[in-house]
Amino acid sequence: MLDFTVITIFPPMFDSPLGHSILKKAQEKGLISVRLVDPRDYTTDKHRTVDDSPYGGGQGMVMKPEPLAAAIEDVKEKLNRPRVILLSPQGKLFDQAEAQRLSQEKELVLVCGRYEGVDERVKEFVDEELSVGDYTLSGGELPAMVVIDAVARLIPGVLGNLKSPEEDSFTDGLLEYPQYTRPEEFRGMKVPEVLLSGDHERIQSWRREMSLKITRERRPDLLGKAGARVEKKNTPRPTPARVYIALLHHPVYDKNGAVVTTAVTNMDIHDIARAAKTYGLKKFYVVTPVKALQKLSLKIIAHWEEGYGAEYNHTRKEALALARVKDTLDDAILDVERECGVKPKLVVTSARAGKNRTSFAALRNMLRVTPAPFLLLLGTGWGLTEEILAQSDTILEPIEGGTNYNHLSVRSAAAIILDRLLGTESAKENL
Ligand code: 4GX
Repeated sequence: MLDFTVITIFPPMFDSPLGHSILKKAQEKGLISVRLVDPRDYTTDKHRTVDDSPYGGGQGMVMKPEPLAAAIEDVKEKLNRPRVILLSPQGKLFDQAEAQRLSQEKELVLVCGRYEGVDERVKEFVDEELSVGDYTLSGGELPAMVVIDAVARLIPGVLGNLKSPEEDSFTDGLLEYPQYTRPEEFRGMKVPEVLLSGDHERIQSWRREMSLKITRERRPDLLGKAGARVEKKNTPRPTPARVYIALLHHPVYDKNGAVVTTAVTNMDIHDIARAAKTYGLKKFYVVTPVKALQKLSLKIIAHWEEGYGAEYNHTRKEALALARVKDTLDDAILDVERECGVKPKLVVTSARAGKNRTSFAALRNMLRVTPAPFLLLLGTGWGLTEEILAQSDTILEPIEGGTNYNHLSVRSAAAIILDRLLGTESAKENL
């Protein structure tokens, strides 16, 4: 039972909202009560004056303190320490969390101001101020009705069995999913198939997805709010671990478009190994035909795998344990084939735009549904040659920063690609 007392100079304004539907039934069932108190009844002059002109001059009128204070004092005396709220644009924003909080009270007094407001000293008689939104209304009556309605719905029994407030918009901090009723087709617009499926699990997850989508599109501010139930579900990785990566130092282009062999760098080996480990890749191939560079690569890997570095930093060791040095791309492909029993799908990345580019989202899906292993090829220098591109199964769309400067390091590109393809769901949502 929640006992509302409304202090208003227009008590009849409440008759209609309280006399219909949910709020009417709630009163009939004894779940809420609403008492209306008119400050005019607390005036002492012949004209029952409740307002006066503002000190300092200016437009309009202000509610006098005496009748309002007397009304508040009187109702406080008759009640048992109620919570007294002034509806005002300067108040704290009333939202679902505030409604929840107020629904726990036993007695609420809602004070409605009119005109330009109430004498500031009346605020000594109230516990708090609430605003229903950033717009100007003609008085506190409509805001008080908003508060009564939103709070009453949360009182057990008010909604009956028809609908539980848990299903309401905002209860989980999100906007509602779309609703449909008969007919199945209306003016050419069909009800989404999933809702006719009878598969409650599918229906529930569709509704959840739609709620999140609509909230993301229209009210992203709600997602950041406390109470927003956007489970940071540790989404299962989208694919089992059968993704490989290779860093090619040959054949690649130089800045003049000549096919060359680039030098192996310490930083590329380290950073790509760590990214590969982070995103659950199976192996990282460092491909170079130059014997001296193969030796250097092995030395770098061994330092962290077995040498002093292994002691010093064992997480680095775990990453470099994925690294293998290969003569050619074909050797890397063979290695994957030996391990998986089938040839890997070759995915190349190219900073150059072109036709038949595959989007990251599409490849992410392919990784999820294709049983074959995938080998991601990264080019050094000025990129992979056309010959390699022609040999590949998939050419990924370029990574674009929205400027005409397009010179990511291969290790930066690797990290971005891995996150887009294998990062958790929340990362995917940014695509
Ligand atoms: N959310 N108004 C109240 C007069 C007033 C002003 C100051 C007390 C203090 C409003 C809102 C709102 C207009 C109701 C001014 N009373 N109240 N009225 N929005 O705009 O709550």
